[in-house]
Amino acid sequence: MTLPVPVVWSEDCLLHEPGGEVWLGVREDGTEVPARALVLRDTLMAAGAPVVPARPHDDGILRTVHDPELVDHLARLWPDWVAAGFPAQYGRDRAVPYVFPTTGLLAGLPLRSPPAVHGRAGRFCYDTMTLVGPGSWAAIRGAVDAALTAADLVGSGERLAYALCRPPGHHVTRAAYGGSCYLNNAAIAAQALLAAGAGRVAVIDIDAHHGNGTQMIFYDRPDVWYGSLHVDPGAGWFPHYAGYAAERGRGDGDGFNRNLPLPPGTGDDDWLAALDALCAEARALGPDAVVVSLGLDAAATDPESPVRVTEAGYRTAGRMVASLAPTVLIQEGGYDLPTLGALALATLEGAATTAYS
Ligand code: SP5
Ligand code: ZN
Repeated sequence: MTLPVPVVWSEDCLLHEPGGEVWLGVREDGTEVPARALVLRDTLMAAGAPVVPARPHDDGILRTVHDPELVDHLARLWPDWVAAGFPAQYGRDRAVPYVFPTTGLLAGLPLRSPPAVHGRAGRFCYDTMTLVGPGSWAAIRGAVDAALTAADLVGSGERLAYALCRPPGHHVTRAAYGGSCYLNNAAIAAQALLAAGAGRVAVIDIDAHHGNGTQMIFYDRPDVWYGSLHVDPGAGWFPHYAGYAAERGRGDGDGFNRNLPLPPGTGDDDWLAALDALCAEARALGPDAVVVSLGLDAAATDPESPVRVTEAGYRTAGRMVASLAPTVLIQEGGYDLPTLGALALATLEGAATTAYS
């Protein structure tokens, strides 16, 4: 069978070389590497999927989802880092923050953007493992174009589209990035679907980690419901500070957020039962479109999470999420290069069985 799902691809995604991550004070190799995108693309192409180039989009939707100052900051950070002489003089080959303007530090003072880039590097960043290098901005912006192109396809009548976004995005809030993510591709796709006429969008996040960024972007709003399955952040897993069951939305968005944190070691049966509960809640809303944050890092083989889902589990998940409404799938995490392609293919095949039947 030929996989009928359009795969949206931006060649620029290969230009982002994070060069590792500083974790607990030590620079490690990191797992969010360009080869991830190549194995995903090659596997889906070999299965016959049509590859659609990401189409350039203007910044309109991007700058409503994110603080425009975050967008400008990401575009300027690397050139400013170079102009300050860090790579040449000190061998500091990536932009990494060292001071973070937490609410406790400011204690009510206005949040500034200090002119010196080494001070400013922490202005919009919340961790030390989300490095910026020479090709990062082109890849970050290319991933946004891929998400917007996939949303265009579904907004104009396609039943399913998959955006092979790299770098991933679900950890990025309106004005803060981290977790190997820089701009929130899934939130941007959801906003684009609203702009294309959807009255209500459901975001279903099956990455092994909680999508704290997407949650908070829509936390006060009833037009985008967010539901997530993820390893319990209270059990020692990123993002540590969000993803708890008590987080249900706020104000007009109260009741439009659902977190199902799962214990480390969760396998197919419990993971799919939780996904079934999320899908039932999403279905009850009658969404006009669905955005899936497709992290493949809940797989048993993945080095970055303790969730133990199989390829068969992902296939079933694809079938479940795509049965709700026209669906945009956005690539998030997933780091085990030998199994990554097969996991994505199984998910898209599962999705295609309901979407085109
Ligand atoms: C999009 C996504 O999946 N982001 C994941 C961010 C969580 N990364 C946490 C990394 C913690 C350090 N990993 C060390 C692995 C063993 N060296
Ligand atoms: Zn993840």
